[in-house]
Amino acid sequence: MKIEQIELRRIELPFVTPFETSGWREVANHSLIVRLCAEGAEGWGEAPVGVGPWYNEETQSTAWAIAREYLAPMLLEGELHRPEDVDALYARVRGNRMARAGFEFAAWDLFGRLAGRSLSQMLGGTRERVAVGVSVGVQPDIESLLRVVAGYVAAGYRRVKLKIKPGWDIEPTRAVRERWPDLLLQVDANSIYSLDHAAHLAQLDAFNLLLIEQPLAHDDIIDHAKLQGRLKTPICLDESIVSSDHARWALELRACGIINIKPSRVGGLTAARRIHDMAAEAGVPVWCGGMLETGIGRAANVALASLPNFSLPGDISASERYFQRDVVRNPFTLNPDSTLSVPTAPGIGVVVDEAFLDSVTVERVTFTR
Ligand code: SMG
Ligand code: MG
Repeated sequence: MKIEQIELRRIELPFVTPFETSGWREVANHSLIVRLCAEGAEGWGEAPVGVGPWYNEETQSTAWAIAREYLAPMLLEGELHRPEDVDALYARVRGNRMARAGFEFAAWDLFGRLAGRSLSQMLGGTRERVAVGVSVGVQPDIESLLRVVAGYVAAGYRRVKLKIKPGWDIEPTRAVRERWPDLLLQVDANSIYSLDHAAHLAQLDAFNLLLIEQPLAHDDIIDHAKLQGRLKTPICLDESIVSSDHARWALELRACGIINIKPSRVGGLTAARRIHDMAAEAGVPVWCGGMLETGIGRAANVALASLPNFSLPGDISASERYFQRDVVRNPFTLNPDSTLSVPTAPGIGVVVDEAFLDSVTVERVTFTR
């Protein structure tokens, strides 16, 4: 297959509430949206980059530049026989994995629509519904936190993740655990601690947490292995696992007991599935992380999470948790059992609301072969 046309957009879609982590605050989705056209069909993908280089090194501006100058021209010149070929085509591009993933997702969607197969089917998914939770940002005080968590619990979420940082870790976690003794609970530090905090972090062992996510540096594996030796709670790596090699290194060094897989962080679904398979082989559970995606990126995450070793609930909440209105006509809704249904229509299975997408598009460019 030769890609005939590529449309790139940068969007700005405000969140219903700002999202605060240990190091920064996001007020809107600033993704890059990719549309590929070939053989009378189209495919959509989302590169869920932030507005600044806070989660990883990519930003909406860097993704925009790399996509326009390199990724789009390379794809127009290349030829695809299957979606996995995008991964191979971009193998010589260093880093910039979220930008690459935006194109790779779109290729999976395009191939799926042409073949009449859902993305979950194509990937080898085995579930019709995927278990999900909600990620709760840093709050101004414990009273507000309990109110926010109570709202999500009432909405039906059975797993909650708390963002933590020094000064906002032990006490907020204790407060939520005391109020909801049976809630599936986990925490995420987004790389704010160092090994010097090992004894402090060990206090979290008292709260029966599923996991402690990415406590140490975003590019570290070695210190996480040392820290894991000093904690009972499993460490889960997020930022550190940017490729299947990084996953292999982390598994070999026993740096984590669990892996958060975000297909966007690792360059796409091909790499994500490889990590899933490797972790399954090692007996390490995985779960699907989130980057506050629109329905376009969320659909890819949901399909991926239908694979068998995604055995913990994902950060894949319903569309209304993020946006007043999503850019798809069939937004994701929470089932009463704290799951999202896996789309069964061909490709990613969502219908893009183009008029609304146009209204949140800040800049657009089209490439034709
Ligand atoms: O998509 O619900 C979501 C957000 C999940 O907490 C979440 N993501 O480190 O795992 C993480 C963060 C990164 C968010 S960057 C704004
Ligand atoms: Mg994380």
